Amino acid sequence: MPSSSVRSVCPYDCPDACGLLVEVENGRVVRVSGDPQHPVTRGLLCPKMMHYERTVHSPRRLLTPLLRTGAKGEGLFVPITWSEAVERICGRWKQLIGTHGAQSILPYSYAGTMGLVQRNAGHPFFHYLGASRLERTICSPAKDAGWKAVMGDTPAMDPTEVSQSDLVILWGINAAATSIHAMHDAQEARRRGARLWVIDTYRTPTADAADETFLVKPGGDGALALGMMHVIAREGLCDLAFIGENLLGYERFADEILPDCTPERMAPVCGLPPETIERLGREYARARAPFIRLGSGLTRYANGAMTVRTISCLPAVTGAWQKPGGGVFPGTSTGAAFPLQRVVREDFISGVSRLVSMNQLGNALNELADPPVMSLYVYHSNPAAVAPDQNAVIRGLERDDLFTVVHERFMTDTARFADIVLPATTSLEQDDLFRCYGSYQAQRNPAAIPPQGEAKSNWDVFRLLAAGMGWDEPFFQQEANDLIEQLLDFETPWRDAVITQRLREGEPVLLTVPTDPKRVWLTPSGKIEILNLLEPEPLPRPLTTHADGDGFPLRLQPATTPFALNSSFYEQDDLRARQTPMQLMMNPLDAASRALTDGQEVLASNDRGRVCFTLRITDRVPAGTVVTEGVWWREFIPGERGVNALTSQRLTDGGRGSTLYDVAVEVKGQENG
Ligand SMILES: Nc1nc2c(c(=O)[nH]1)N[C@H]1C(S)=C(S)[C@@H](COP(=O)(O)OP(=O)(O)OC[C@H]3O[C@@H](n4cnc5c(=O)[nH]c(N)nc54)[C@H](O)[C@@H]3O)O[C@H]1N2
Ligand SMILES: Nc1nc2c(c(=O)[nH]1)N[C@H]1C(S)=C(S)[C@@H](COP(=O)(O)OP(=O)(O)OC[C@H]3O[C@@H](n4cnc5c(=O)[nH]c(N)nc54)[C@H](O)[C@@H]3O)O[C@H]1N2
Ligand code: SF4
Ligand SMILES: [Mo]
Repeated sequence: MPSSSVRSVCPYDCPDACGLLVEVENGRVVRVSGDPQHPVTRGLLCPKMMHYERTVHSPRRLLTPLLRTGAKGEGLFVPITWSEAVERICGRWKQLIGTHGAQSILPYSYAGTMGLVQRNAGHPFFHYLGASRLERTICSPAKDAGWKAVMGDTPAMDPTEVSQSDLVILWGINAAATSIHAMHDAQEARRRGARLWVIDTYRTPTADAADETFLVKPGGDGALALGMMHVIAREGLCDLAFIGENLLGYERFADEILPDCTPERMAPVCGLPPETIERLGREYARARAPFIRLGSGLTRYANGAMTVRTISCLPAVTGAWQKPGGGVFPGTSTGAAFPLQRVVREDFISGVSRLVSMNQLGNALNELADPPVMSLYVYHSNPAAVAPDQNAVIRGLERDDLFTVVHERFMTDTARFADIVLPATTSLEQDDLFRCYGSYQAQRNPAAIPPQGEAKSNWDVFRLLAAGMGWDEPFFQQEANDLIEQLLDFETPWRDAVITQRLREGEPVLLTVPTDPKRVWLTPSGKIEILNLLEPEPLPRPLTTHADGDGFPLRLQPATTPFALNSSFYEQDDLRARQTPMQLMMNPLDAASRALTDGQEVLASNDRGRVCFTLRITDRVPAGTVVTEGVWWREFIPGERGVNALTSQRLTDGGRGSTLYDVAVEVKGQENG
């Protein structure tokens, strides 16, 4: 067979949706590189994707359907055919619908692939079935809620404006790991003379590139932003003309909230000294065009939405929005560019179906609801590893009466608990259409190679299951490409006929934002709403975190690593080798007060769980905070549990998001644990 180079898209949950060039020889992928013509990628891939062929052709790939033969979670299976698998699944579901009703079936999916068709492929199926619905809020809905409270539906500014900024602030984002192209742009701005600040809870690799790093107490950024705005107001550094024309409720904010937010009062909440808060406020206001890139880390707290809301006020009070390069970039939202309802088909929902938070899977599987969850269908997600409160999730998955189906590429922590495992294709074996959340770029992804073994795409599995259920609804007889065409065949100001044609042909394109995101405020009042009477809190103010009241002394940060993406990429041996499994970083002061030594095995614990780590003593983390990076598969770690045995099912203040970073623990030597 001849060799060829195919244009493709990186499918992972990353802001960039990079363009890939995939070299195929004899039906196998031999090399993957960054598309030099792609406006964001510019030829550069992150370390995770440089050898995507090692994931695609991994010896760990699941290649046939499997039936459980051992105990739940034991990992013993025998291969079965697709028709037996579909018969068993549909047979069991028909039975359950008869005894408990369709709501006893719960789908669980998130972001193994970000493509619009494959990611959402299960929605029409489960809507038609009448199953319970999953509230997909594990990532950062609190960010959206906080932004919306101030900015309404105003789209995000063009992130490439960062090149015109003189002060770039990477706030709660580990860009060197999670957003390498934004990192590149920030460093480029710095080379041209901009200052680069990082605001984080520990010294990340991103911090190494900064002029200055400010380490805050977890969940303390709202207090920092309020302290800065107190200084800005007190010293007359606000832009009163901009405020007068563009803001709603600034006067009330300045009268009722800011006077109490002195740097002295905010200091213990945010963990920075008063003089630093003073300086940050002054230098932010005096910068010509300060650009804030807002990450998701700081949103995963009980006060996450309020934190984002508060930070979003900064460019409003200083008028930074008026300057090219000034503003806050929270990530793009381009839902309006494609008619997703044509894939999701909410019109298939008949009657009332309950909504289950994906952050509370542990509760959902264990509590006596009416009806109880009797079947779980997991696809492109690994909840046994990534969902909070791992002990509760695993207790649920161990239930003998729970019928679990997992559609996966690999034998993940979750797949091990399945009754039936179905093999999934990778993005190079399936057709799809991608947009992304770090820029306004979009691209179509045609399959580059045939499915490996008997693997099937999400959409193709749901077509089979629909047939197995005996449905004759024509929607389920379409191919993925028919759905892609329906997404493209839609008139919208976001793309003209030329752009749509280029999309059809597989080129990377930039969508057009229909309104000026820095002048037209798409809020109910048409102004930037510092005051929002529709919110439970009408004005931004300091709020506490969940962990504040937990009574454990150390804040735990379950942070990201450059060499994995959530629990993805652990199948690649060389990427795993670049991380230390279950390493817990701790400040020398905290180690000394606990008589702990570097390299020692320790136990971190709280009311939810106990987790083994290897201690790494380092001043990269401040006293009071401990950090671990990566979401390890249980087969590669020493203890029984991963870091999410310590995280909680509690939700954020807005958006019902996860509070994965809002965790307190104690750490002891293993012999004392
Ligand atoms: N290499 C890699 N890339 C990824 C991922 C990955 O796991 N690995 N995950 C992908 C996904 S799903 C997402 S959502 C994005 C997330 O990408 P980011 O937005 O970068 O989010 P995180 O890395 O979770 O957290 C960012 C930083 O916030 C810090 N942080 C935590 N709490 C606070 C706080 O209270 N205040 C401040 N100022 N900082 C805080 C953390 O220490 C961390 O360094 O990245 C995507 N890209
Ligand atoms: N401790 C801790 N926990 C976290 C995080 C953290 O930083 N720390 N991050 C949180 C965040 S931000 C998020 S978004 C969630 C992410 O949670 P998930 O969306 O569950 O992400 P992954 O862990 O990447 O698991 C995705 C799985 O999908 C599979 N997959 C990939 N493509 C396909 C496909 O086309 N079809 C099928 N059927 N399967 C496929 C992959 O093999 C992989 O096992 O995790 C959250 N949990
Ligand atoms: S994970 Fe992100 S940075 Fe890496 S190749 Fe994919 S889109 Fe690009
Ligand atoms: Mo995420």
